[in-house]
This record gives sequence, structure tokens and C-alpha cells, in this order.
Amino acid sequence: MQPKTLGEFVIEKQHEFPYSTGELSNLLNSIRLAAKVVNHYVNKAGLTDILGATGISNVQAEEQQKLDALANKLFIDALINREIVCGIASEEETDYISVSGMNKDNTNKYVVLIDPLDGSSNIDVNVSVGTIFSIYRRISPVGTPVTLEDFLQPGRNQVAAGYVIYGTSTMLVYTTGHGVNGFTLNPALGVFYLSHPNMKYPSKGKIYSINEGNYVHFPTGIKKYIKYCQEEKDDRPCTSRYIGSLVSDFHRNMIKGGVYLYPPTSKHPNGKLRLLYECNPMAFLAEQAGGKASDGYRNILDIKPEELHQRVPFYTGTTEMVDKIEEFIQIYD
Ligand code: AMP
Ligand code: P6P
Repeated sequence: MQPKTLGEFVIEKQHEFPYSTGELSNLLNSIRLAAKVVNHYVNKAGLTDILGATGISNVQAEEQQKLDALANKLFIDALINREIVCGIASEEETDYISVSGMNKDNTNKYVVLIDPLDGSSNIDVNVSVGTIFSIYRRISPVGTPVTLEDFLQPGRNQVAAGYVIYGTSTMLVYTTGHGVNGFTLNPALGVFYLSHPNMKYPSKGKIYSINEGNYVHFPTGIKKYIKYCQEEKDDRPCTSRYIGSLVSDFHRNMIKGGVYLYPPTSKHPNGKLRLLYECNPMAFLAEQAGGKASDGYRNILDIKPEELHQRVPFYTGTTEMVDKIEEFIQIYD
């Protein structure tokens, strides 16, 4: 029997909400389409003049890779052309985009925040990259222009969140608050099929993912945690795995059990990862898969954002590993 397609799965879930208008399904389907188009370009990046940087640096003061810019345009166009959201925020856009419908009184109720191509520094060396998305219901009145407050909601308010991982295969993994499901693209057919139903972290994890090149700048608690992972004791030592792409490290850790850490460093004293379109969606997924996400002191999903491109320290993965990181940080820092 053919496994369920993503389109069939989305419609099946919509039917569980008899009063739904189909707006969220439309939105999820537009993300599905954009993911296929970006996948097409990512998979042939080496063959066309799409590699390398645009010479433009984005709001993060990071050199914008051409594929970053293309992925950003493709996702934004897919969302705007179908007039199914009232606002969009992106890592690649300094400010949020207010989407007023053709009739100018946009009655759509969702805002979307995206990191269109996470891990883009891996593009030129053929290592997997990803797209991350986060969806909220607007809090300002429907029919009025979207406001910054619509984007600065705590992660716990998310309606849906997910990622696309452009790896050895391309997968779309997402949650709407009722578990995490993974869909693998059959590139010959251009169809995502349900391949990883109800994804859950194993109860134990033995993988830690961190850029140890920053070791000298880490807080003492993190240094102590790394040495704890390396001890020959109990079920340790752990294994160190770091791809340099959050989506890829997160995906492997969710399947095999493990934890991803991006602590404060000298270059990024508040951490490098962005709360709104990286940490919150991954935290929603982690929690829905039985894991946890923290800034060392607070659950990521409970943080009230102050600004669009806010950075936070980020620890996410197997719950007992995140708990241990919090323990070390709260003792030593
Ligand atoms: P809608 O009117 O289509 O935006 O749906 C209203 C609410 O029903 C959404 O905010 C979700 O909480 C739920 N819902 C609708 N469609 C879906 C879907 N395809 N998958 C999961 N939840 C859905
Ligand atoms: P570093 C990619 O730029 C990213 O945001 C994450 O995907 C990745 O885990 C991290 O930064 C890599 O950062 O400083 O270790 O190269």
C-alpha cells in the first residue's frame, strides 16, 4: 500500500477540525511547494552559477549566499502569491513583510517566520542545509495591517512549526501540536511521503553537538558539561557530532538521541541562534517529540521575544541531557 502523502496527511488532519476554513492547510501546502522548488535548486547548486556569495551581507551581518537569497525569495513568493498569510518575517529580511491582499483588507489570520536556508555556510561544500518555519495566529485585529507584536509572541503560541532538511534525502518534518511527523520526498514523483510517523526522542542520548572551537569562550558550566560528556563513567563517554547545520544536527539527535548546544561565545555573547525563526520552531518540535529546549535557565517556548532578530543561548534535545546542561550552568555560571 502506498504510504500517505503529505497532502493527504494535511487534509486528514484538517478534517479533525470540522470548523476549519482550510487556511492552515493552504499555508502548509504552500510551504510544501516551496520546499520542492528550493530542493531542486539546492540539489543542482554545484552545476549552475548559484554557488557562492551575493556580496551582500544580511541583517545578521553574515555574508548572504546566493542560495540564501533564492530560497528566501521562493518561500516569500509562495506565501504572498497565494495570499494566505498576513505577514512574513525572515532571517534574510531586516523588517517583517506586511502582506495586504489584492483587496487590501487582508483577512488572513496567520503570520509565518522563516529561516529560508539554515546552515548556508555548508552550501559550497555539499553538506546538508535546511529551511525552518514557524506559524502563529496574529494577535492584532484581522483586516488591519499586521504589527510587530504579531511576530513577538512566545514560542508556546505557535500553531505549527517544522523544517525541511536537504540531505541525502529531502525531508519535511513538522508539528501542529499533536506530535511530530516526517515526510520524505520522492524526487522522481515530486511527492512527499509519510516516512517517519510520530517521531520521538529515545529516552537516553549519547551524542552532543557543539562547536568546540569556541571552548575557551564558553561559560564554565558548559566547559564542565563537555568534560562530563567525555568522562569514562556510567553510560559515557558520549559521541561528539557537529555538522554546522542546526537542522541536520537536530534531526540526527531526534532520531538517535542527543543534544545540540550553542552557548554564549565572545563573538555572540547572547548566543548565535535566533529565537523567533530558529529556536522557537525547533523547541516546539523538540517538546512535541518528548525532548526539551532551554536557554540554560528558561524553557525556550516561555521566553517573551523583545525583537525580531533576537539571539539566545540554545540547548535542545533529549530531556535528561538538557536537564544536565541546566544543572551545570546553574551551579557554575
Ligand atoms: P483554519 O480555519 O483552516 O485556519 O483551521 C483552524 C484551526 O484548526 C488551526 O489553527 C488548527 O489549530 C486546526 N487545523 C486546521 N487545519 C489543520 C491541519 N491541516 N493540520 C492541523 N491542524 C489543523
Ligand atoms: P558555527 C548556521 O549558520 C547556524 O545558524 C546553525 O545552523 C549552525 O548549527 C550554527 O549556525 C553553526 O555556527 O559558529 O558553529 O559555525
